[in-house]
Amino acid sequence: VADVVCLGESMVTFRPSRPGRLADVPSFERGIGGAESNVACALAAAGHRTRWISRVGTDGFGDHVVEAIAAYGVDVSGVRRDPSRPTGVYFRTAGERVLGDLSGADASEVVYYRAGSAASAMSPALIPASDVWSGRILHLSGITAALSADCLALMRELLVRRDGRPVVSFDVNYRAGLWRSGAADVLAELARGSDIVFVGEDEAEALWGVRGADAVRAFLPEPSVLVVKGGAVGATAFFSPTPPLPETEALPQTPDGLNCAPRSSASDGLGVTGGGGTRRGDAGRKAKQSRVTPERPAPAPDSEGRPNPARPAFEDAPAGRSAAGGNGPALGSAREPTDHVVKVPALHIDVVAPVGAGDAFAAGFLSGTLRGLPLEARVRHGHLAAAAALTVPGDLAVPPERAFADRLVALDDDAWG
Ligand code: KDG
Repeated sequence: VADVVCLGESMVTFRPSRPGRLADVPSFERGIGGAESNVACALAAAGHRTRWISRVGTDGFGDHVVEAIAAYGVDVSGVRRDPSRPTGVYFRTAGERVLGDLSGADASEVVYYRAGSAASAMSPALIPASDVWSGRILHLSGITAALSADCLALMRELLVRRDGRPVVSFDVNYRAGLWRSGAADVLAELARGSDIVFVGEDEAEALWGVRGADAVRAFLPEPSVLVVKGGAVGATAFFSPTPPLPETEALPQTPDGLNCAPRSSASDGLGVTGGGGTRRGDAGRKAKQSRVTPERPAPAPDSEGRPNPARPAFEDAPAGRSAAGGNGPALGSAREPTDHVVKVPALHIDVVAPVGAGDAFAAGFLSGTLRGLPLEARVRHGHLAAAAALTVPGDLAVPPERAFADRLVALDDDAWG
Protein backbone atom coordinates (compact mmCIF):
# COMPACT_ATOMS: atom_id res chain seq x y z
CA VAL A 1 0.00 0.00 0.00
CA ALA A 2 1.35 3.41 -0.95
CA ASP A 3 1.48 6.03 1.76
CA VAL A 4 0.37 8.65 -0.71
CA VAL A 5 -1.13 8.44 -4.19
CA CYS A 6 -0.90 11.66 -6.20
CA LEU A 7 -2.99 12.20 -9.30
CA GLY A 8 -2.51 15.03 -11.77
CA GLU A 9 -0.89 16.24 -14.95
CA SER A 10 2.87 16.57 -15.21
CA MET A 11 4.63 18.41 -17.97
CA VAL A 12 7.99 19.16 -19.43
CA THR A 13 8.88 22.67 -18.29
CA PHE A 14 11.17 25.17 -19.96
CA ARG A 15 12.97 27.76 -17.89
CA PRO A 16 14.47 30.77 -19.69
CA SER A 17 18.21 31.23 -20.02
CA ARG A 18 17.82 34.98 -19.60
CA PRO A 19 15.17 37.57 -18.72
CA GLY A 20 12.77 38.78 -21.34
CA ARG A 21 9.54 38.21 -23.16
CA LEU A 22 8.80 34.79 -24.60
CA ALA A 23 9.36 36.30 -28.04
CA ASP A 24 12.91 37.32 -27.15
CA VAL A 25 14.35 34.51 -25.05
CA PRO A 26 16.59 32.41 -27.31
CA SER A 27 16.98 29.28 -25.21
CA PHE A 28 15.40 27.43 -22.33
CA GLU A 29 16.47 24.74 -19.93
CA ARG A 30 14.32 21.65 -19.71
CA GLY A 31 12.91 20.37 -16.45
CA ILE A 32 9.76 18.68 -15.22
CA GLY A 33 6.79 20.18 -13.42
CA GLY A 34 3.36 19.24 -12.23
CA ALA A 35 2.01 20.17 -8.85
CA GLU A 36 0.92 16.69 -7.79
CA SER A 37 4.02 14.87 -9.06
CA ASN A 38 6.12 17.53 -7.33
CA VAL A 39 4.42 16.46 -4.10
CA ALA A 40 5.00 12.80 -4.95
CA CYS A 41 8.70 13.35 -5.65
CA ALA A 42 9.26 15.33 -2.46
CA LEU A 43 7.46 12.70 -0.39
CA ALA A 44 9.45 9.90 -2.01
CA ALA A 45 12.65 11.81 -1.32
CA ALA A 46 11.51 12.05 2.31
CA GLY A 47 11.24 8.26 2.47
CA HIS A 48 7.52 7.66 1.92
CA ARG A 49 6.01 5.09 -0.43
CA THR A 50 4.52 7.24 -3.15
CA ARG A 51 2.60 6.53 -6.32
CA TRP A 52 1.83 8.98 -9.12
CA ILE A 53 -1.12 8.32 -11.44
CA SER A 54 -1.58 10.22 -14.68
CA ARG A 55 -1.51 10.05 -18.45
CA VAL A 56 1.21 11.27 -20.79
CA GLY A 57 1.79 10.98 -24.53
CA THR A 58 3.96 8.35 -26.19
CA ASP A 59 6.28 11.20 -27.22
CA GLY A 60 9.79 11.74 -25.92
CA PHE A 61 8.55 14.34 -23.46
CA GLY A 62 6.33 11.68 -21.95
CA ASP A 63 9.35 9.37 -21.65
CA HIS A 64 11.32 12.11 -19.92
CA VAL A 65 8.57 13.07 -17.46
CA VAL A 66 7.94 9.46 -16.42
CA GLU A 67 11.64 8.62 -16.14
CA ALA A 68 12.45 11.75 -14.15
CA ILE A 69 9.63 11.18 -11.67
CA ALA A 70 10.52 7.49 -11.33
CA ALA A 71 14.10 8.53 -10.58
CA TYR A 72 12.84 10.12 -7.36
CA GLY A 73 11.61 6.71 -6.26
CA VAL A 74 7.96 7.32 -7.13
CA ASP A 75 5.93 4.33 -8.34
CA VAL A 76 4.86 5.25 -11.89
CA SER A 77 3.26 1.93 -12.80
CA GLY A 78 -0.16 3.61 -12.81
CA VAL A 79 0.81 6.10 -15.53
CA ARG A 80 -0.75 5.36 -18.91
CA ARG A 81 0.60 6.43 -22.33
CA ASP A 82 -1.75 7.89 -24.94
CA PRO A 83 -0.52 7.65 -28.55
CA SER A 84 -3.12 10.11 -29.78
CA ARG A 85 -2.41 13.02 -27.44
CA PRO A 86 0.78 14.89 -26.53
CA THR A 87 2.44 15.35 -23.18
CA GLY A 88 1.79 18.82 -21.79
CA VAL A 89 4.50 21.48 -21.97
CA TYR A 90 4.94 24.82 -20.29
CA PHE A 91 7.36 27.71 -20.60
CA ARG A 92 8.24 30.30 -18.05
CA THR A 93 9.77 33.69 -18.63
CA ALA A 94 11.62 35.84 -16.15
CA GLY A 95 11.44 39.59 -15.67
CA GLU A 96 14.16 42.12 -16.22
CA ARG A 97 15.31 42.31 -12.61
CA VAL A 98 17.26 39.18 -11.79
CA LEU A 99 16.76 35.96 -13.63
CA GLY A 100 15.47 33.52 -11.13
CA ASP A 101 13.75 36.13 -8.99
CA LEU A 102 10.27 35.48 -10.26
CA SER A 103 8.49 36.80 -7.23
CA GLY A 104 7.59 40.24 -8.52
CA ALA A 105 4.06 40.66 -9.79
CA ASP A 106 5.10 41.46 -13.33
CA ALA A 107 8.32 39.54 -13.30
CA SER A 108 7.28 36.27 -14.82
CA GLU A 109 4.93 34.71 -17.24
CA VAL A 110 3.72 31.13 -17.50
CA VAL A 111 2.71 29.90 -20.93
CA TYR A 112 1.01 26.52 -21.07
CA TYR A 113 0.78 24.20 -24.07
CA ARG A 114 -1.47 21.62 -22.49
CA ALA A 115 -4.93 21.97 -24.05
CA GLY A 116 -5.85 18.53 -25.41
CA SER A 117 -2.92 16.90 -23.64
CA ALA A 118 -2.90 13.23 -22.67
CA ALA A 119 -3.62 14.11 -19.06
CA SER A 120 -6.54 16.33 -19.96
CA ALA A 121 -8.35 13.18 -21.14
CA MET A 122 -8.32 11.69 -17.62
CA SER A 123 -11.88 10.66 -16.78
CA PRO A 124 -13.77 8.31 -14.46
CA ALA A 125 -13.80 5.76 -17.30
CA LEU A 126 -10.04 5.88 -17.89
CA ILE A 127 -8.88 6.17 -14.28
CA PRO A 128 -10.39 3.56 -11.95
CA ALA A 129 -11.12 4.89 -8.47
CA SER A 130 -9.92 1.61 -6.96
CA ASP A 131 -6.41 2.34 -8.25
CA VAL A 132 -6.43 5.98 -7.16
CA TRP A 133 -7.82 5.03 -3.75
CA SER A 134 -5.10 2.47 -3.11
CA GLY A 135 -2.99 4.60 -0.73
CA ARG A 136 -3.42 5.94 2.77
CA ILE A 137 -3.69 9.49 1.48
CA LEU A 138 -4.85 10.61 -1.96
CA HIS A 139 -3.38 13.98 -2.93
CA LEU A 140 -5.19 16.07 -5.55
CA SER A 141 -5.14 19.67 -6.67
CA GLY A 142 -7.47 22.19 -8.24
CA ILE A 143 -5.34 22.26 -11.37
CA THR A 144 -6.82 18.94 -12.50
CA ALA A 145 -10.36 20.30 -12.25
CA ALA A 146 -9.44 23.04 -14.73
CA LEU A 147 -8.05 20.75 -17.41
CA SER A 148 -11.30 19.45 -18.93
CA ALA A 149 -14.87 18.48 -18.13
CA ASP A 150 -13.71 14.85 -17.93
CA CYS A 151 -11.02 15.76 -15.42
CA LEU A 152 -13.54 17.63 -13.30
CA ALA A 153 -15.87 14.63 -13.41
CA LEU A 154 -12.98 12.46 -12.27
CA MET A 155 -12.24 14.78 -9.35
CA ARG A 156 -15.88 14.67 -8.28
CA GLU A 157 -15.95 10.90 -8.55
CA LEU A 158 -12.82 10.54 -6.43
CA LEU A 159 -14.29 12.71 -3.70
CA VAL A 160 -17.47 10.72 -3.25
CA ARG A 161 -17.52 9.53 0.34
CA ARG A 162 -17.95 5.79 0.34
CA ASP A 163 -16.17 2.79 1.75
CA GLY A 164 -12.57 2.59 0.68
CA ARG A 165 -12.05 6.31 0.14
CA PRO A 166 -8.72 7.23 1.71
CA VAL A 167 -7.98 10.51 3.40
CA VAL A 168 -8.09 13.11 0.61
CA SER A 169 -5.58 15.94 0.58
CA PHE A 170 -6.42 18.85 -1.73
CA ASP A 171 -4.29 21.82 -2.69
CA VAL A 172 -6.53 24.53 -4.14
CA ASN A 173 -3.74 25.57 -6.58
CA TYR A 174 -5.74 28.24 -8.38
CA ARG A 175 -4.18 28.78 -11.80
CA ALA A 176 -6.15 31.69 -13.23
CA GLY A 177 -4.80 31.06 -16.73
CA LEU A 178 -6.43 27.63 -16.86
CA TRP A 179 -9.94 28.76 -15.97
CA ARG A 180 -12.51 30.50 -18.15
CA SER A 181 -15.19 30.63 -15.47
CA GLY A 182 -16.51 28.78 -12.49
CA ALA A 183 -13.23 28.44 -10.58
CA ALA A 184 -14.58 29.88 -7.33
CA ASP A 185 -17.53 27.52 -7.07
CA VAL A 186 -15.72 24.42 -8.26
CA LEU A 187 -12.66 24.89 -6.08
CA ALA A 188 -14.80 25.60 -3.01
CA GLU A 189 -16.85 22.46 -3.71
CA LEU A 190 -13.73 20.30 -4.06
CA ALA A 191 -12.10 21.77 -0.97
CA ARG A 192 -15.24 21.15 1.06
CA GLY A 193 -15.26 17.51 -0.03
CA SER A 194 -11.67 16.93 1.08
CA ASP A 195 -10.10 16.07 4.43
CA ILE A 196 -6.83 18.03 4.36
CA VAL A 197 -6.88 21.31 2.43
CA PHE A 198 -4.06 23.70 1.54
CA VAL A 199 -4.87 27.18 0.31
CA GLY A 200 -2.94 30.42 0.05
CA GLU A 201 -4.41 33.56 1.59
CA ASP A 202 -3.93 35.24 -1.79
CA GLU A 203 -5.81 32.46 -3.56
CA ALA A 204 -8.68 32.58 -1.07
CA GLU A 205 -9.02 36.30 -1.52
CA ALA A 206 -8.84 36.14 -5.31
CA LEU A 207 -11.30 33.26 -5.54
CA TRP A 208 -13.76 33.86 -2.76
CA GLY A 209 -13.08 37.36 -1.50
CA VAL A 210 -12.27 36.11 2.00
CA ARG A 211 -9.35 37.73 3.81
CA GLY A 212 -7.26 36.19 6.55
CA ALA A 213 -6.95 32.68 7.92
CA ASP A 214 -9.93 32.80 10.27
CA ALA A 215 -12.22 34.01 7.51
CA VAL A 216 -10.97 31.24 5.24
CA ARG A 217 -11.74 28.70 7.95
CA ALA A 218 -15.22 30.09 8.36
CA PHE A 219 -15.68 29.81 4.59
CA LEU A 220 -14.29 26.23 4.49
CA PRO A 221 -15.53 24.60 7.68
CA GLU A 222 -15.70 21.03 6.40
CA PRO A 223 -12.11 19.78 6.05
CA SER A 224 -10.73 18.21 9.22
CA VAL A 225 -7.43 19.90 8.51
CA LEU A 226 -7.18 23.28 6.80
CA VAL A 227 -3.83 24.95 6.22
CA VAL A 228 -3.98 28.60 5.18
CA LYS A 229 -0.66 29.77 3.81
CA GLY A 230 0.31 33.38 4.30
CA GLY A 231 3.40 33.40 2.07
CA ALA A 232 6.55 34.75 3.68
CA VAL A 233 4.68 35.46 6.92
CA GLY A 234 3.77 31.91 7.83
CA ALA A 235 0.86 29.51 7.85
CA THR A 236 -2.13 28.82 10.05
CA ALA A 237 -3.33 25.26 10.45
CA PHE A 238 -6.75 24.34 11.79
CA PHE A 239 -7.59 20.88 13.00
CA SER A 240 -11.14 20.15 13.94
CA PRO A 241 -12.07 17.45 16.39
CA THR A 242 -14.05 14.52 15.21
CA PRO A 243 -16.83 12.87 17.16
CA PRO A 244 -15.84 9.88 19.28
CA LEU A 245 -15.40 6.61 17.51
CA PRO A 246 -17.28 3.62 18.79
CA GLU A 247 -15.16 1.70 21.28
CA THR A 248 -15.27 -1.65 19.58
CA GLU A 249 -11.72 -2.92 20.05
CA ALA A 250 -8.26 -1.85 21.13
CA LEU A 251 -6.45 0.15 18.49
CA PRO A 252 -3.85 -1.94 16.66
CA GLN A 253 -0.43 -0.49 15.91
CA THR A 254 0.91 -0.11 12.38
CA PRO A 255 4.57 -0.91 11.77
CA ASP A 256 5.38 2.81 11.72
CA GLY A 257 3.88 3.26 15.16
CA LEU A 258 0.69 5.01 14.15
CA ASN A 259 -2.40 3.83 15.89
CA CYS A 260 -5.18 2.56 13.71
CA ALA A 261 -8.75 3.07 14.69
CA PRO A 262 -11.66 0.90 13.76
CA ARG A 263 -14.45 2.76 12.08
CA SER A 264 -18.06 2.04 11.53
CA SER A 265 -19.24 1.33 8.03
CA ALA A 266 -20.93 4.73 8.01
CA SER A 267 -17.69 6.52 8.84
CA ASP A 268 -15.46 8.34 6.38
CA GLY A 269 -12.29 7.15 8.06
CA LEU A 270 -11.84 10.27 10.11
CA GLY A 271 -14.34 9.43 12.74
CA VAL A 272 -16.95 11.59 11.08
CA THR A 273 -20.06 9.53 10.70
CA GLY A 274 -22.28 9.80 7.71
CA GLY A 275 -25.59 9.92 9.47
CA GLY A 276 -27.28 10.71 12.73
CA GLY A 277 -26.44 14.39 12.67
CA THR A 278 -22.84 14.03 13.78
CA ARG A 279 -21.29 15.36 10.63
CA ARG A 280 -19.92 18.85 10.91
CA GLY A 281 -21.89 21.55 9.24
CA ASP A 282 -21.83 25.32 9.19
CA ALA A 283 -23.85 25.57 12.35
CA GLY A 284 -21.61 23.11 14.13
CA ARG A 285 -18.55 24.95 12.96
CA LYS A 286 -19.82 28.29 14.23
CA ALA A 287 -20.38 26.76 17.64
CA LYS A 288 -16.93 25.16 17.62
CA GLN A 289 -15.17 28.29 16.48
CA SER A 290 -16.19 30.12 19.57
CA ARG A 291 -14.29 27.42 21.43
CA VAL A 292 -11.09 27.53 19.40
CA THR A 293 -8.02 27.20 21.55
CA PRO A 294 -4.77 28.72 20.38
CA GLU A 295 -2.88 26.47 22.80
CA ARG A 296 -2.32 22.76 22.42
CA PRO A 297 -5.44 21.07 23.77
CA ALA A 298 -5.63 18.54 26.52
CA PRO A 299 -3.96 15.23 25.70
CA ALA A 300 -6.19 12.69 24.07
CA PRO A 301 -7.48 9.70 25.95
CA ASP A 302 -5.82 6.41 25.19
CA SER A 303 -7.26 3.70 23.01
CA GLU A 304 -9.52 2.54 25.81
CA GLY A 305 -10.88 6.03 26.27
CA ARG A 306 -8.98 6.62 29.53
CA PRO A 307 -7.42 10.05 30.10
CA ASN A 308 -3.76 10.04 29.18
CA PRO A 309 -2.10 13.19 30.44
CA ALA A 310 1.36 12.07 29.37
CA ARG A 311 0.45 11.80 25.73
CA PRO A 312 0.41 14.98 23.66
CA ALA A 313 -2.36 15.48 21.15
CA PHE A 314 -1.65 14.53 17.51
CA GLU A 315 1.30 12.27 18.24
CA ASP A 316 -0.80 9.19 18.55
CA ALA A 317 -3.81 10.01 16.49
CA PRO A 318 -5.86 7.16 15.16
CA ALA A 319 -5.86 6.32 11.51
CA GLY A 320 -8.89 5.32 9.55
CA ARG A 321 -7.87 1.78 8.73
CA SER A 322 -10.93 -0.31 9.24
CA ALA A 323 -12.77 -3.47 8.58
CA ALA A 324 -14.33 -1.55 5.72
CA GLY A 325 -10.94 -1.27 4.06
CA GLY A 326 -10.00 2.39 4.54
CA ASN A 327 -6.33 3.22 4.80
CA GLY A 328 -6.33 6.69 6.32
CA PRO A 329 -3.46 7.96 8.43
CA ALA A 330 -3.82 9.71 11.73
CA LEU A 331 -5.12 13.21 11.24
CA GLY A 332 -5.39 13.98 14.91
CA SER A 333 -7.04 12.63 17.97
CA ALA A 334 -10.57 11.42 17.48
CA ARG A 335 -11.52 12.77 20.85
CA GLU A 336 -10.06 16.22 21.07
CA PRO A 337 -12.40 18.53 22.86
CA THR A 338 -12.01 21.67 20.72
CA ASP A 339 -10.65 22.99 17.47
CA HIS A 340 -6.92 23.22 17.47
CA VAL A 341 -5.19 26.13 15.73
CA VAL A 342 -1.49 26.79 15.23
CA LYS A 343 0.12 29.78 13.58
CA VAL A 344 3.65 28.99 12.49
CA PRO A 345 5.97 31.67 11.08
CA ALA A 346 7.81 30.91 7.86
CA LEU A 347 11.59 30.87 7.58
CA HIS A 348 13.38 34.00 6.41
CA ILE A 349 15.21 33.10 3.24
CA ASP A 350 16.38 34.68 -0.01
CA VAL A 351 13.92 33.49 -2.62
CA VAL A 352 15.38 32.29 -5.90
CA ALA A 353 12.09 31.21 -7.46
CA PRO A 354 8.69 30.73 -5.82
CA VAL A 355 7.52 28.02 -8.20
CA GLY A 356 6.97 24.67 -6.53
CA ALA A 357 7.06 26.03 -2.97
CA GLY A 358 3.40 25.24 -2.34
CA ASP A 359 3.88 21.68 -3.50
CA ALA A 360 6.92 21.26 -1.27
CA PHE A 361 4.97 22.68 1.67
CA ALA A 362 2.18 20.17 1.11
CA ALA A 363 4.70 17.34 0.92
CA GLY A 364 6.38 18.40 4.17
CA PHE A 365 3.04 18.69 5.93
CA LEU A 366 1.81 15.34 4.62
CA SER A 367 5.08 13.70 5.62
CA GLY A 368 4.54 14.95 9.17
CA THR A 369 0.95 13.72 9.02
CA LEU A 370 2.03 10.24 7.97
CA ARG A 371 4.49 10.22 10.84
CA GLY A 372 1.80 11.30 13.31
CA LEU A 373 3.70 14.44 14.31
CA PRO A 374 2.04 17.24 16.26
CA LEU A 375 0.24 19.79 14.11
CA GLU A 376 2.85 22.51 14.63
CA ALA A 377 5.65 20.15 13.60
CA ARG A 378 3.73 19.27 10.45
CA VAL A 379 3.59 22.93 9.52
CA ARG A 380 7.26 23.40 10.31
CA HIS A 381 8.14 20.48 8.06
CA GLY A 382 6.04 22.18 5.41
CA HIS A 383 7.97 25.42 5.82
CA LEU A 384 11.32 23.62 5.66
CA ALA A 385 10.42 21.77 2.48
CA ALA A 386 9.07 25.00 0.98
CA ALA A 387 12.31 26.79 1.84
CA ALA A 388 14.23 24.12 -0.07
CA ALA A 389 12.02 24.69 -3.13
CA LEU A 390 12.23 28.48 -2.83
CA THR A 391 16.00 28.42 -3.01
CA VAL A 392 16.33 26.52 -6.30
CA PRO A 393 15.33 27.84 -9.74
CA GLY A 394 13.34 24.75 -10.83
CA ASP A 395 9.94 23.40 -9.78
CA LEU A 396 11.36 20.67 -7.58
CA ALA A 397 13.84 20.50 -4.72
CA VAL A 398 15.00 17.62 -2.60
CA PRO A 399 13.76 18.24 0.95
CA PRO A 400 16.25 18.33 3.82
CA GLU A 401 17.24 14.92 5.13
CA ARG A 402 14.71 13.69 7.73
CA ALA A 403 16.92 13.60 10.83
CA PHE A 404 18.25 17.08 10.05
CA ALA A 405 14.75 18.40 9.37
CA ASP A 406 13.56 16.92 12.67
CA ARG A 407 16.33 18.75 14.52
CA LEU A 408 15.39 22.05 12.86
CA VAL A 409 11.71 21.49 13.57
CA ALA A 410 12.50 20.84 17.22
CA LEU A 411 14.25 24.21 17.70
CA ASP A 412 12.43 26.49 20.08
CA ASP A 413 10.06 29.26 19.10
CA ASP A 414 12.81 31.92 19.11
CA ALA A 415 14.55 30.17 16.25
CA TRP A 416 11.25 29.93 14.38
CA GLY A 417 9.87 33.33 15.31
O1 KDG B 1 3.16 24.13 -8.41
C1 KDG B 1 4.14 24.27 -9.38
C2 KDG B 1 3.40 24.07 -10.64
O2 KDG B 1 2.79 25.26 -11.01
C3 KDG B 1 4.19 23.59 -11.77
O3 KDG B 1 5.06 22.54 -11.43
C4 KDG B 1 3.34 23.28 -12.97
O4 KDG B 1 1.51 21.96 -12.26
C5 KDG B 1 1.90 22.98 -12.76
C6 KDG B 1 0.90 23.97 -13.18
O5 KDG B 1 -0.13 23.52 -13.65
O6 KDG B 1 1.11 25.16 -13.08
